[in-house]
Amino acid sequence: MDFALSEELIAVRDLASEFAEKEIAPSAAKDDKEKNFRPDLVKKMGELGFYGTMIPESYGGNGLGFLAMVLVTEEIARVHSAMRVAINMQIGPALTLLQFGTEEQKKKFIPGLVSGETIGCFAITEPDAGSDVAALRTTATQDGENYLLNGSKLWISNGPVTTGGLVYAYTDKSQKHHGMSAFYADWNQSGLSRRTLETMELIFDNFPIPVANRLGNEGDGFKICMWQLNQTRLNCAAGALGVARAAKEAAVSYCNQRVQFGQKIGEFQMNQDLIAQMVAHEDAARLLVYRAAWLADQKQPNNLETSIGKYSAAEAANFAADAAMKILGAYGYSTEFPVERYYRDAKSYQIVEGSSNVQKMIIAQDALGYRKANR
Ligand code: GRA
Repeated sequence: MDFALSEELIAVRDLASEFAEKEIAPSAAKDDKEKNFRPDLVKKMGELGFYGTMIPESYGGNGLGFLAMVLVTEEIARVHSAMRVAINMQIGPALTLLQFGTEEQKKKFIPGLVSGETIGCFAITEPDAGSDVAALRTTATQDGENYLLNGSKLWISNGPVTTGGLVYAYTDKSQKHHGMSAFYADWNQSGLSRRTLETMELIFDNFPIPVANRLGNEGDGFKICMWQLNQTRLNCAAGALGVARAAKEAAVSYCNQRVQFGQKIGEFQMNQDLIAQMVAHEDAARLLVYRAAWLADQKQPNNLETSIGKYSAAEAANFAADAAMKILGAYGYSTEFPVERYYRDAKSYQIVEGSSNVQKMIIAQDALGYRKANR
């Protein structure tokens, strides 16, 4: 077993770290407070190749692999978790097109997602369909050369700014999840309205998608969606590692500065207990996430390992953010310092891309023999 990263992987990780420190960190707190979307940074990450690690050169990528994506994502999320989402919104549609698209679809849509020229998204979630994907209600009805979409999607990351991305809808409701289909949509058409609230809603009123933009066959949508989520889940897992690390670093630094009762607070064993657990949980989660990425790079089944990694990393991030806030006290709670942001960001990883409970369902049902996770 080889735990060493190749020189190539170290170089891409260092590039991401340097970019995050120089370009993202200076305005992270302001961007978070003002809810700024940063098209300039999204574009630069594209130029640096961060969206192309799992895409072959023939479609504009660099083919460095899943582990490269994990390393890059952790570095970005360590500085600003929201910027990690930008990576996922590009790689989600690009990878799904690579796996299920026709040659024509791949050539037409993947390079724009990899370069960042297209601002991507994946529209799955609806007001009444979150963990239960099969409960979504949006329909796609064929009308000549197009499918017409009707319904709405909620909590769509990049919703206000996306120019193209995946959307899942029922082409045949009577078939339950076997009647769901997957599409790649160019959002610059009439028939779409956007509500730019915190919930980021997309509302479809006879929104047209060419039949040629359907991925796979009618009815393949649920399986495509599950496949896509397994890939994008890995990005979330890596993001959680970044937040866990940021919270630990803040706690360690404060432990070595703050003096109470005549000694640095790091000298108190109760704080050492927290630091030790932060380090151990984060390290264990990192190895699990690397394992999932390594399996993906070997083209081996990895749904179970990805769920284990995502669950563990989300829990490690939450432990670390909670512990950091205990250690920093009022400095942790205050919105003038970053730890409260880590605390909010850590929570997101227990919610998105399959909540921690969904990951536990996947893991437990596999162990119990009720549903095989790897297929
Ligand atoms: O036998 P069959 O033909 O009916 O097929 C079943 C099964 O074999 C069918 O789906 C198949 N299937 C799969 N196929 C391929 C199930 N899982 C997979 C798979 N991984 N690959 C129905 O199966 P089922 O077990 O009855 O499905 P279910 O009960 O609906 O449960 C599945 C489960 C709960 C695990 C699933 O629905 C799930 O993962 N839910 C979580 C949804 C989720 O992750 N949503 C994320 C929304 S997007 C988001 O959060 C954006 C965040 C962006 C960011 O921050 O980056």
